[in-house]
Amino acid sequence: MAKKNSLNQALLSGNEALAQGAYEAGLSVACAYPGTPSTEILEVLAGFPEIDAQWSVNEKVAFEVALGAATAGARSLFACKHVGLNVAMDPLMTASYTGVLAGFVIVVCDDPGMHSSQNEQDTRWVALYSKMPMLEPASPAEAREFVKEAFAMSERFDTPVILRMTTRISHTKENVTIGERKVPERPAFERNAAKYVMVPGHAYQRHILVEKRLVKLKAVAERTRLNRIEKGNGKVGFITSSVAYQYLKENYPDASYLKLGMSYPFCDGKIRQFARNVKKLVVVEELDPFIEEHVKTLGVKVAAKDPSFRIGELTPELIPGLVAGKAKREQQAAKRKPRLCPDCPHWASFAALKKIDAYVAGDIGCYTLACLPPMSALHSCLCMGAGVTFHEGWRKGAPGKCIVGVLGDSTFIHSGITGLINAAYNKTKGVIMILDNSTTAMTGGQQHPATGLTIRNEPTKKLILEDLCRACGADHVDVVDPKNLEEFRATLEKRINEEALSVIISRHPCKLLRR
Ligand SMILES: Cc1ncc(C[n+]2csc(CCOP(=O)(O)OP(=O)(O)O)c2C)c(N)n1
Ligand code: SF4
Repeated sequence: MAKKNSLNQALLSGNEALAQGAYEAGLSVACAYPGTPSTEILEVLAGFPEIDAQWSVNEKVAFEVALGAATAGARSLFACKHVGLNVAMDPLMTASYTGVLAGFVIVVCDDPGMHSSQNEQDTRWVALYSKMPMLEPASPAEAREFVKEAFAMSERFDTPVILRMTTRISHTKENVTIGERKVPERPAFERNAAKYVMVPGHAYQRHILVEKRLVKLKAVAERTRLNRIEKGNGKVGFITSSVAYQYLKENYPDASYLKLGMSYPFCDGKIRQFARNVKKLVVVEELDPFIEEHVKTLGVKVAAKDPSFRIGELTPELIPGLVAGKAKREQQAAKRKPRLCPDCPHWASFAALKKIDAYVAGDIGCYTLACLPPMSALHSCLCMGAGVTFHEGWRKGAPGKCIVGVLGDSTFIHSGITGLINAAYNKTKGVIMILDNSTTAMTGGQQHPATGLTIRNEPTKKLILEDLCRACGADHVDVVDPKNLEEFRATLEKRINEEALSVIISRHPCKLLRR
């Protein structure tokens, strides 16, 4: 519960404010898999005893559990980082057709500048692609306010609503008003095959409704106060959204603004009206020219910008160059590279891999940092789970090489299990190493099924990784502490020379483990 001052306000980050707003909106069920910059949303929600909050094993599962709860009558929320939404895309696309019963909000946190991600995605395209509305707060206070709007919109238009945050909105702090929790009456749960069984005949009918819904949502976009015109001197007008709005206001307080809080579907009428009343129109947005391309399709003239501004995050300092139209974005100075903690157990695991000169098909977690010198002992990182599947692919593409697949415990449960079953089923040999440090360290130390604790640190059923790996089809499963250097190396050297599929569980707790 947020600490309030005498004005009934609390200093909250965007993620905390969003969680607070969802709580006030009567949220009942919240599901997520951790991922920076979204992780704190679920951590805060788990602090409210009225909310059923869970770390799910991955984003697809989280999405489906939360949507299931919404279609049974409970206001529900799913949160993830941008790449997490890729994992949930299969249910997401059809959720647009099924719609909801109680409100369902999809919170996605993009990471412009890739502070802690493997790519830069602009999730606004997902709203267009899935034909679902998207709201974009530009501050923590708006995050609290918009999530309430999102629940109301979801119920009114029978649609999931995407709420897009970015790193700066998620992690910036602001004084935010705290309100009371109001729980709407739960709609009755009823069987409705035409709405929830997406066989082609039903889906066709639902698609018709989706298109009609989009027309109604367009009308909402025209009149909602979330899309706000601020009249300025009329010399220059900016169409903008999210944090770019704040940076522009700092640089050009007297300009005119069309601030889009509902970024999809577009408010074409308002855009045209705004454009008519300014001499020069500039669209300023972070990452892709999502708004700009649309504005151009309306036949509205937009000032040109250098495409180099599509890469990386904006800053207040970059804005004048961008608006001037001729400046190129300067190459970013190399960021200080992160390192594994000095006593991290992953060092020992990679020392053993280096000793056998392995080609390491890696994955995402703290251990990805082993790609950097002096270790330089991890040779791929694509997406979660690919440590196992790249191992199989590399063995096919480069037979005879010493190849090991490596991934963390949380990542293995997230999406390594299916890869291991695939390897066993397709008679793949070789060694998969699970770096089991008993936590999801990279995102700050969250629980997962193999820690035996829930998001609230309550004891629960504990997943036994060694039993699971055997059940997936591994011929040998060894559990070894990498700090026992001799035993660890001996095990690795033995297994790598066998014609078998082996899993080595390298088990030693993370040094920063929260107890
Ligand atoms: C699809 C997706 N979801 C979430 C993340 C964020 N993320 C990166 S690595 C990781 C898990 C790391 O835990 P683990 O595999 O146990 O390795 P550790 O960091 O503990 O060494 C997470 C949640 C991501 N990159 N991609
Ligand atoms: S947080 Fe834990 S797993 Fe990550 S580098 Fe530090 S000790 Fe290693």
